[in-house]
Amino acid sequence: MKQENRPRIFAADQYSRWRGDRPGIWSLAGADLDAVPALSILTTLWDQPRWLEAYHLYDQRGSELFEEICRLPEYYLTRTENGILEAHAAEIIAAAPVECVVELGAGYSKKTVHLLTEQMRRRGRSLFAPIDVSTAGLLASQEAVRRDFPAIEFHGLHARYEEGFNAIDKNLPTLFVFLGSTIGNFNHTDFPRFFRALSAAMGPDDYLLLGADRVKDVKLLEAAYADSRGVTAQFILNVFRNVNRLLRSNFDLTKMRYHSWFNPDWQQIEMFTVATENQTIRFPDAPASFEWRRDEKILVEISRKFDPLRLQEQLGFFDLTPAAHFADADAWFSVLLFRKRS
Ligand code: AVI
Repeated sequence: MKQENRPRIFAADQYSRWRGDRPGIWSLAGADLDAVPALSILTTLWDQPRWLEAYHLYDQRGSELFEEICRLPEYYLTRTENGILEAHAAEIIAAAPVECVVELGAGYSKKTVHLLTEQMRRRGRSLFAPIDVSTAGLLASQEAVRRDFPAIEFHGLHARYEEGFNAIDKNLPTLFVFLGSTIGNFNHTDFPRFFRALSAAMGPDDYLLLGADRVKDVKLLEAAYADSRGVTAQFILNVFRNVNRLLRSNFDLTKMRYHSWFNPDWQQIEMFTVATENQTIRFPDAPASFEWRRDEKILVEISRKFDPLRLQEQLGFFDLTPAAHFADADAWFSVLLFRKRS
């Protein structure tokens, strides 16, 4: 496609890197999204303690299980954040005069709808660009946006977050939306790396809307990640199906159990699988193997909990200035609006 047909979301120097696979869905030319996962799994499983990067949880089945988690009575995060956005979407959109909404994650949740509804009501038009590694998620989002907001110009970016937000034109006033407290799943290395990269990709008229789960009563926190129906346990164990698929390994889901707790020093829920017997885990393609000893844990996911005021101060070091703070009546969850400092 010629440069003059370049959709407004793309920065001029980025556009040539993207391929329009289907109308409204863009992929990075030459990117193999499955190549890096295999290497990341092996390197972290050989760490001490063994661990996995959280994004491996979201294969087709993992995404379905996560949807189920969001509806669990113990998992207060989704409905609490949704309530905040429903109550304050008009204020958020009024405070962020943008032409484009970029969502990190294939958003077409009820939560995004509140923002898009207000954006259309106030401005009558908008671009919407979700970024996700799942084509299925992007297509579902596209279908829903076409149905409910036919006037919105949709561009789904099939990419990792960083590749996606680096492609957005800095001259296009944009609201970057990162909801669900997904930032809590980033470890202490990925967290500063992510905000450094995002802030560098933002233009002078850009905003960030961030959902962050807060530190609270330990019983409430632990119940949200150890639900009575065992859906969270299935979600965490399912990562080993995905690992087996990617690496032809032999993790046996009947020889492991789920364990989670709130680590007060690190202010985070830690989700592990624990071997229930000694076993040899083989990776025939590597080739490599390790002995997984009975009671040895693998850290599959962390979910950090935040103090919103401290988070606001911290993000100041990434040139993000607090613009507004919305919370629920119980102060369980915060939705924070930041403006890029130019
Ligand atoms: C996606 N993320 C914000 C969830 C969380 O609460 O950390 C993932 C999750 N893992 C188990 N339950 C929910």
